[in-house]
Amino acid sequence: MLKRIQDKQLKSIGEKVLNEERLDYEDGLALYHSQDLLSLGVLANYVREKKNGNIAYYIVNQHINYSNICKNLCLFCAFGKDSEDPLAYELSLEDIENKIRERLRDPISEVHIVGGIHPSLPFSYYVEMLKRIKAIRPEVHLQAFTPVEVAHLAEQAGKTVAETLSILRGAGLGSLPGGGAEVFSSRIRKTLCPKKISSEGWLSVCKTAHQLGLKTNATMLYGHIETAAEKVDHLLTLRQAQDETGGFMAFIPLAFHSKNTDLEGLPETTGMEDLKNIAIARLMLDNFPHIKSFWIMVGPKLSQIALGFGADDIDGTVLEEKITHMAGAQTAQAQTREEILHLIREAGREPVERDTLYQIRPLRKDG
Ligand code: V47
Repeated sequence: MLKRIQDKQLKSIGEKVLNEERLDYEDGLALYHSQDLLSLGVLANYVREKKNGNIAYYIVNQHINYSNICKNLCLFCAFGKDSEDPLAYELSLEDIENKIRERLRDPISEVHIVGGIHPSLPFSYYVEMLKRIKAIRPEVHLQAFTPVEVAHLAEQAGKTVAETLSILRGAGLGSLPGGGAEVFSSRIRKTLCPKKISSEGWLSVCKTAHQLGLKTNATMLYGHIETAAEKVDHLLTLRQAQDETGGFMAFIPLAFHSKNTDLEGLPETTGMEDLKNIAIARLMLDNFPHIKSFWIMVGPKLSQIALGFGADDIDGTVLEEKITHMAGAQTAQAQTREEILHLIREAGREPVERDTLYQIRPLRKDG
């Protein structure tokens, strides 16, 4: 496997991978600086197949972005709006119920809920939202509110994060999505998202959730002003947190889209960059069970290729994704289950429908 690798440093990283030795900061930097994408892919695919065999997971889910009103207004975000902005919106609980009812006939196992940091919606809105969705579809898993939203809800409620999460769990919360991590570097946070909770705050919400038995995901937003060193630091910080709690399920690198943001004009991420971020995540995050290539961000075709570069999950059917589309994503808003199955099978992988917690869903008659 290592024969085709010319570069000495990459070869020695390859030896570590084969010997199941942990990669360190220098290795991470070398991986980012390497242009030998195929070798990175071979190494990442080796780890991917050891962990997840030939399986490529997907999920049948529905996304709900309940409001884009946000008091953080991060420079990279086209979704968040001031409440006075003509594009600002806020779904009522009835609107949300209607969205759930509209898809009652679809075999959805997860509702994925993310919104802005809304300055005034009361805590009861969020609790009631979960309860009402569960009343309509008791069997769905609610993956709701990033750690940033949870920290904000705790403030709104005047409660600790642990108390807040317990109340939300009582109302139907099943797990937390991994958004809001961005890049942990304080330089990046000061420049791009000065109002957002700190990286320590983000990690602390995750750790509290994990201690309560709630699983979470983790993300990294790449393709803006971050450096390779900052990305490696981000991955190592997540790996350390996972060593402590074991509560992360999947890591999702998020490709930055600049349209309609304060960073408009920055070039789109390239295929090389997208695949490198998947492969390096797979190699550095040796304790994360899953690496997800979110097709909404990089397109279904690249997500398909990513299944050979470290990713074992292609996310889901989605519906009505707003965060990336407001920032200019040209991808569709939804893929049918058939389209996802086709992508996975053409990649030579075995499609497996999962639920949010990566339990395998029963096979369907139609295939
Ligand atoms: O935190 C914001 C990112 C995240 C842009 O857990 C942008 O499975 C690209 O949480 N270009 C929210 N990205 C989305 C999120 C998520 C997405 C997919 C899967 C999961 C999961 C979680 O979207 C934000 C931010 O990092 N984002 N603006 C943009 N212009």
